[in-house]
Order: sequence, then structure tokens, then C-alpha cells
Amino acid sequence: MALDAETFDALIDTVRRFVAERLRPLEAKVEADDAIPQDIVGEMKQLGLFGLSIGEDYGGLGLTMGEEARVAIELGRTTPAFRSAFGTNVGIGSQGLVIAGREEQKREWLPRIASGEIITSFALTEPDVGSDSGSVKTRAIRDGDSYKLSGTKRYITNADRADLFTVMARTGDEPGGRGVSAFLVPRGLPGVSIGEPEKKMGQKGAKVADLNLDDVPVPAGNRLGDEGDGFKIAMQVLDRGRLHIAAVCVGVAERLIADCVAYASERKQFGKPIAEHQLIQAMIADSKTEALAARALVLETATRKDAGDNVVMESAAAKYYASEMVGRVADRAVQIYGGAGYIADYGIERLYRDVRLFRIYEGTSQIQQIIIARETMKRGG
Ligand code: COS
Repeated sequence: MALDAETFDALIDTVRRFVAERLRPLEAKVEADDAIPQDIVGEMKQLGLFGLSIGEDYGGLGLTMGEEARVAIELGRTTPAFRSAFGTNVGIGSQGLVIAGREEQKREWLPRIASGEIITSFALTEPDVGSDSGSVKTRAIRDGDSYKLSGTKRYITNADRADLFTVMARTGDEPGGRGVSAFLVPRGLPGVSIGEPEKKMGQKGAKVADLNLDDVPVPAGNRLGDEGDGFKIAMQVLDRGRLHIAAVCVGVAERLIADCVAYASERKQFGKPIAEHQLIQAMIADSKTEALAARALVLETATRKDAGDNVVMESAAAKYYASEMVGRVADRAVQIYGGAGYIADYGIERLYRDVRLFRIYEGTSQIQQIIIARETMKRGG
């Protein structure tokens, strides 16, 4: 249910101030330490950020997709790693449970996910299974009242801190997605181990690591939905996640444009601020136009999702356009800053590296193109 306008405006205002006053001053520190300060994580919990998308009955804020998108845009105005600290709890880590969980599963886990007491991760990708997620090799073999899970999950966001994983594993011999089931796997089960966090190009402070499952006994009651439902659950989770990521891309683009305007107004060449040179203005105009288009697509799609429309195609289009758009905006930002854009102190090269991931995770641009084309053809245009 949507919050009343006044409460929602107050939330947006609080998040905006939190980003501007608490998070932005810490961006260089997060990059240097490759970690989010614990006191900031505590403040995020108090603001309810871990429970944005979880219903009020389970202790979350219960935002609609339209509201969540607007909050995500605000959160995009700083280093994306801050959002990642609670991003899996809001998105791919919790939504399998929200979409397909039984009431007792929800009661057991969602309140602690919403409060940030526990961290959740989504475990789909494997060493040999990236875009072709119907081919997961991790096995779940039924053994009385439980399943034995074995396999390796790769590049799992927040795996280092996660207490609960939604794991997609093969229960049947049917090829492709039909043989895949989804399981809630607590970290404490025997046979669960986590690899060393990977060294990444950007988004320092957000960690990805392997989840290794070695004959892990998972109670049958931890399965989400029926056997064979796992692939569709994962796809529905990603439909939603992609829209959220698209909103974050809009926020980062708006931040970069504001930085470019400030810099171009200060920096003088040929006797005047570079903002008065038309070739700089052209870059600002292109970035602004594209950011406006992405914002409109994201908010329109979120509104339609809240109305119950099928937005599989539109979510893919929003993720595709917004992630490619912010890549172009970041590239122009480096260009507008010139030499300074390449120097770490200005933070522009950092965002340039950070945004590169948006075109890859939660489905590459090429996967979004496939989904857009297939859905468009299914709808006849
Ligand atoms: N919602 C509900 N059901 C869906 C769905 C969706 N968004 N997308 C597909 N399905 C269903 C299909 O309807 C089909 O059902 P039936 O078997 O009943 O006909 C089934 O799932 C298989 O669908 P499809 O044939 O389209 O599967 P493909 O193997 O061709 O895969 C893509 C489709 C490529 C779109 C999918 O594998 C994908 O999204 N890959 C990228 C994964 C990803 O984003 N990884 C990032 C890491 S996770 S952070």
C-alpha cells in the first residue's frame, strides 16, 4: 500500500539529507578502505533502508515500486556501494521469499531482513553459468526430509556478510529452468563456506565472493514454492531488481550531471567558464536529455508494475537504457573534467568505474535486448 504523500515526502527528504550530509563526505574513505563504516550501517538500519520493499506486516516500510524507485534515485546520488550494503535485503536477496515464500517462512525471516539484523544474498550465478541461468549445475538431492545441496555459486553480492542465501539448485533431470528449485540456505548449516572476496574494478566497499555448498543438508521446508519453480522465481526477482537498478542509474547520472555543471561553471579556459563553451554545453545537454528519458521510463514502468501490469519487457528496457545511459554520462563527465576527470581526487574516475557494473549485473545489456525483443515479438509489436 502506498504511504500517504506527506509521510513519503518526509522519507525522501530524510534520504536526500542522509545521502548529502552523511554518505557523500565518506565516499573517498569507502574507496580507500573497501568497506562501509559500521556506524553508517547502523544509521541505515534506523532509517529503515533494509526494509524498503518488505511489507509493514513483517516490519518493513512496504513501499510500492513507484516509491521504491524514487528512493533508489535519491540513493543513486552517491557511491553505489552504500546502496549495496542493504541492496540485497531490499532486492534480490529477499524478493524470492516475498514472492514465493509460505507464511511461516516469511514470519521466520522477513522481520530480521527488514531490520537489517541479518543480510541476505541471491545465489544464482555459477562458474560455468552466467547469462544462461536455466543451466545451473548446483545439485539438490532429496534425502528424506531434507535435500543435500552441492555446488559453487560465484560473484555473490554480500556473500561475505550474508546470513541467508536464496540458492537456485537443480532438483530434477528436466533440462533448462524446469529442473531448477529455489532454497533458503542459512549460512550456519554444515558444508556452507564462503570464498575470499574478489578484487574488482569498482564499487569498492561492496563485496562479491563464492558460496561453496558441500553436501549441505537443507530442510525440505526451506524450499521456496514447489520443485521446479526456482527458475521462474529467479526471473520474477530479477524483473523487479532490474527496475531498482535502473532507478539507481538515474540517480548516479543526475549526480554526475550536477557535478559537471558545478565544475564547468568554476573552471575557466579561453577567458571564460568552460560551461559557456558550446561543445561543453552539448555534452551537458545530451547527458540531461538521456537522464530525463531514463527517469521517465523508470517511473512509468514502476507505476505500471504497481497497477499489476506485466512489465517484463519494460523492466528490461529500463535496465538496458538506464545502465547504458549512465555509462555515457560518466564518460562525458570524465571528458568535461578533462585531466581532472582522470585524477582520483575528483571522484569522477571512481564513478566512471563504479557505473560499469550496471551494464553487467542482474542481466547484461545483451540479455536485456533478448528479453525486450522476445517480449515485443510475443506482443506483436
Ligand atoms: N517471469 C516469469 N516467468 C518467466 C520469466 C519471467 N520474467 N522469464 C521466463 N519465464 C519462464 C518462461 O515463461 C518459461 O516458462 P515455461 O517453461 O512454462 O514455458 C521458462 O521461464 C523458461 O523461459 P525461457 O525459455 O525464456 O528461458 P531461457 O533459458 O531462454 O532464458 C533468459 C531466458 C535469457 C531471459 C534468462 O536466462 C535470464 O534472464 N538470464 C540472465 C540471468 C541474469 O540476470 N543473471 C544475472 C545474475 S543474477 S544477479
